[in-house]
Amino acid sequence: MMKERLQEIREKALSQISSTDSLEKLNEIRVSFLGKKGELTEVLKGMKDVAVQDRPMVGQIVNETRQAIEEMLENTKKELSSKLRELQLKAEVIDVTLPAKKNNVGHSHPNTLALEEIKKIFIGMGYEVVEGPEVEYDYYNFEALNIPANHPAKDEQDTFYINDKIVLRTQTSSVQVREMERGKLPMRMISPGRVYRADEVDATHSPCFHQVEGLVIDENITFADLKGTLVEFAKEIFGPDTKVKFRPHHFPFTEPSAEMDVSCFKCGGKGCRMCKGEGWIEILGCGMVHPHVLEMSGIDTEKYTGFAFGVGLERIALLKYEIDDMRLLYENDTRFLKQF
Ligand code: 2NL
Repeated sequence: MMKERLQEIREKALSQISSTDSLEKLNEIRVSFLGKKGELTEVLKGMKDVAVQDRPMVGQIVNETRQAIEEMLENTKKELSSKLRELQLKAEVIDVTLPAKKNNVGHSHPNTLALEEIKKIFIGMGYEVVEGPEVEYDYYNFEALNIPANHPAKDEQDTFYINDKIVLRTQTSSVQVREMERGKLPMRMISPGRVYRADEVDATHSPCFHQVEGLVIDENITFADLKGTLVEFAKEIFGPDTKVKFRPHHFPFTEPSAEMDVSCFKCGGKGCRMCKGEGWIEILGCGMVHPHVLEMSGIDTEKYTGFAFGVGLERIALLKYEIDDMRLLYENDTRFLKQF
């Protein structure tokens, strides 16, 4: 009786297993035969009704049946897994000839590009790059630069005041004054950075823009050093054929003072839209540091002289990249930025 029942269970299990096509079903079959309430387990529970002398024999058949089912389950599981894996590999095949997904990379802002170039030129000439605070004492921004309290450059309309003594810097000269005060001479430095003026926005103005100022102080520094340096700068940034022209000017912090024009790099000086028919383009202000400015920072004017210059970063960027409206530099429209 028991023997036939076991044979039946074995055949039923093996036939079910061999017709299975999924791992889930395979597991269900395992549970239904070998689980706690499985068919084979039920048979085992009936052992108490088997005659004592027959038990070893029946027990052996039960074990054999269990083993046969387990083995078949295990083999089928392996076969199914590898078949499924194969199907999956076929379904998920990767076409390596497809074009790659486009990688969106950022672009350097024209200001950044222009500043990198300016820095490279001056670092190449042995200058240090020094930065300083944008919120500055009135003293460093104006007083120490020989701009007295009633000077037009200090006009309320031009400067953002935090309070009586503190302003948003209008030029990065303040950084250079701080360096002069430290007193480490000789010095060759540029100070790039953001500056502020209470200006209305238009194609050539912004309340916040960028400047690069330069300062050299040493023994025997003359206007010839200033010229040599700035001619070299102009040629490096606008091309080797660039000519320069110095026009007398006035700044409270330099004496003598000048503005420097470069020959139009677009038309070579003949006159075009770029230079508004002039053949020349104004690019910076410069001069010999005013002795009073040196004195106020504790520098011995018997021993030292210096030259300084200031250039608008936006002005260089607009010229170099032929951008006709400064506002484009601040809108951060990616259609504009991705051209650089
Ligand atoms: C401009 C051009 C200039 C300076 C900046 C300077 C700095 C120190 C001493 C003397 Cl610490 N001068 N900087 C000199 C000449 C021109 O900027 O158009 N500024 C209004």
